[in-house]
Amino acid sequence: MESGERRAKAERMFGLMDGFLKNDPLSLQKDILHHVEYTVARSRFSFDDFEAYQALSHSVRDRLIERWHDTHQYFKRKDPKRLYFLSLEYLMGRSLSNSVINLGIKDQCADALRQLGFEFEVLAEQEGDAALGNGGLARLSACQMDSLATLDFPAWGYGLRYQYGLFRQVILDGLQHEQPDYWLNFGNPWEIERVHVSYAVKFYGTVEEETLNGEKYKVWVPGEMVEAVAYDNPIPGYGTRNTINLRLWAAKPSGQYDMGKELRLKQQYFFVSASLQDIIRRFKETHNDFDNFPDKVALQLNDTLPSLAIAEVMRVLVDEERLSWEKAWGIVCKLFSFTTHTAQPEGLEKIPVDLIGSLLPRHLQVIYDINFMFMEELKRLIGLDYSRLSRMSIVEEGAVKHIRMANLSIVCCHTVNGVSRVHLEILKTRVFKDFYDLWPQKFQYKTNGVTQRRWIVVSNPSLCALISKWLGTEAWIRDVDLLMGLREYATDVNLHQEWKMVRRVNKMRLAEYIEAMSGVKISVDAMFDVQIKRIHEYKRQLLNILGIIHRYDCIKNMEKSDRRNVVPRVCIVGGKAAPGYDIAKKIIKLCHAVAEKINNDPDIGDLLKLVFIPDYNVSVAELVIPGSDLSQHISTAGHEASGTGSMKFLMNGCLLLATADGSTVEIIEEIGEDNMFIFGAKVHEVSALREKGHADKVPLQFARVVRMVREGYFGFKDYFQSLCDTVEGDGDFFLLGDDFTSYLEAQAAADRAFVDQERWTRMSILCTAGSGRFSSDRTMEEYAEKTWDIEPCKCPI
Ligand code: F58
Repeated sequence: MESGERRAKAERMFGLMDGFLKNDPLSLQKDILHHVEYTVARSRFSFDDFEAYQALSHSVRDRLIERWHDTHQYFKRKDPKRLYFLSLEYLMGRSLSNSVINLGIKDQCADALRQLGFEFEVLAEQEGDAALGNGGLARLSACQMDSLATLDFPAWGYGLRYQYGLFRQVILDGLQHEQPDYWLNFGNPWEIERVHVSYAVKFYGTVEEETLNGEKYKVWVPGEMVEAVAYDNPIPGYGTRNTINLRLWAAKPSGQYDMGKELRLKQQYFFVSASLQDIIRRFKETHNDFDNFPDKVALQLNDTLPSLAIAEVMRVLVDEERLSWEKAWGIVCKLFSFTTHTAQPEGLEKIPVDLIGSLLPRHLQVIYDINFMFMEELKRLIGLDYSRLSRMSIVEEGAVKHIRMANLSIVCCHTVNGVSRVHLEILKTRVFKDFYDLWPQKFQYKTNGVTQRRWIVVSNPSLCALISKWLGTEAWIRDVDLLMGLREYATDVNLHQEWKMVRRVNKMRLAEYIEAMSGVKISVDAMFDVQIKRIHEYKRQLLNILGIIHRYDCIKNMEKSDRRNVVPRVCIVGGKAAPGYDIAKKIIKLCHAVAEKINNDPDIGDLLKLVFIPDYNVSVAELVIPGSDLSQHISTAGHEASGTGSMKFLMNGCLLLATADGSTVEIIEEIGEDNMFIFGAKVHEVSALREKGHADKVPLQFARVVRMVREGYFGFKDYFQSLCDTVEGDGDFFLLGDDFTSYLEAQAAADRAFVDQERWTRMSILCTAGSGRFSSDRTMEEYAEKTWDIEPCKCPI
């Protein structure tokens, strides 16, 4: 068809469409009823909250699709360099509230629903979480997608559509049990199945050689093929028409393959192969020379999980596109950037050579070839320093040979990013020191951030309204540095009144939830002291619990008359332990055992309560964070690469009790140590403390609380012995004993500050005011400029 003819046809069809969907309440009502009737297929006169939620979500999705089409047409026309964000994990949480807020149609939706006899907030609660990941890394990906869309960057996310989300945590007798999360059982209105976007992914088989025009080529003859089919999830930006895509791959036919249960390596390659086939196909639609590939495409590896992509691009360019090895290598070196999310060498991914050799025989050859060339170059550069050569090799020798995925990534990526300034220091001086000494220019850091749209606007609407009122604008939702304007009012009595009121209502909401869930009644006058995150020894939930035991012990041993001075506390702990992580599970059990004792001690009353919130996830966080007074981020210094929970609490005006670890170091610079409770050994002190050993300097208070656990004061004496062993004598790798005294001091300082509510409220306002730097908008802008070399591409309205 001629282009004029094509345009005429498109215009006629657009005419038939009756224009874009309208966002006034009446039009929305019509759309909702349309979806009740034709999508949900319920009678329009009788549908319940869940069906109303489904119909509303489909109506919202229709609007997302319009913008998403326009965005893609626009990207296609402008052909900017695009970022492809490759991540095996995304913790998206719920989509409804976020979508209507970013589309700017929340009030209209609420009006429309009210007229139909429904309440927006009630329907929003019907949605389950999309939990396609584990922890901080996965939630970070979700925040970054929101920022990429909002800032109009030409970006796509790629991921896996797992059949089951992260396990549901059920607590029985204080013990964690894992149950499958059938997140797709009730349908997923936010995704669009793309039956026609599918690719064959090869596995196993052999590598053969073929000669063509006198040249020899490798041909991979697979032993198995699995079909990958795309599911698209529109990601709307805030205050822009731009709506980007998160494309998740599922295996077809589902049932035969379940990517949730397959071998991790198989999942990784399935993801990498499908995503790259898609990316290369799109590139080839408008380009025919791979020399331009790095000018049009940036590939971001979210940790090493997707790093097989490097070998896959080499394989495709050499074996399928028939480029020379040198030319392909030149392209690959300009294409990839890598971000690592761990500060611990043990956290680095290694894959047994035999496993790769059997599942992906050609990739193993490619990796060996890359390593051979790297080793040759390295020998030229550093000489025959065999110990260093073996440390830097991509292949780890030993009884079982492994491929070191981080080494592969560093060798092949143009940039290696840490996630906070301290993290980069640790990478440079410890984890990747050999590589840093060789290629200092490759190493950068971008301090993590979180999206204020999710963590203030969606989860704390009353604080959001209050901020906008005092700043006189909603512009901070896009331009978060404007929050600094609140500093001017940090001592204003009127703001204090309103601020306290908002916080109190959020605490009441949280108290209701806790009572409904655990039966424990808590007082909103108490300080709500929260630690919610994955359970891990280095995050030191055990330090928190031992501190609570100490507090309990002190109250018990106090004269009755002195109890008047005790600041009432509600300690809230939540988080999942990895299913095979025995010690983490014991920490959960201890938390329950201590809670049982304290909460049922009539002598203690409201002075102290301890609750464990089960099944911590994104939507639980949205409820808990706005209702917290104090939050704990107390990892042993040098172990938390960044930490992002702290940033969410900070935005919500919750004070931080923290060690100077990960991004907290930068939070201290922004907020000031006076407005936080900082304690414990610093990063540079930790190794000396470990070397000194612990035996002679354990504080008495620490020895006493551990003894209480050991001697069965909270029951389950035998069960807790091995847990106590991890913090006594030379077992105390995470330095709980060393930090205990300063931890208690920081807790006492928090008590003193809380008594002075005026001071506390001022600190709280200053936390929110200083949180702008920890927005993922800032992080994404830094990546765009310094790592990906991409520019905004704003779709016109
Ligand atoms: C986390 N890593 C870091 N890894 O621990 C945290 O400090 C940081 O703030 C966050 O990333 C974002 O940068 C993390 O969540 C994982 O979940 C791994 C995923 C792959 C399997 C092993 C755990």
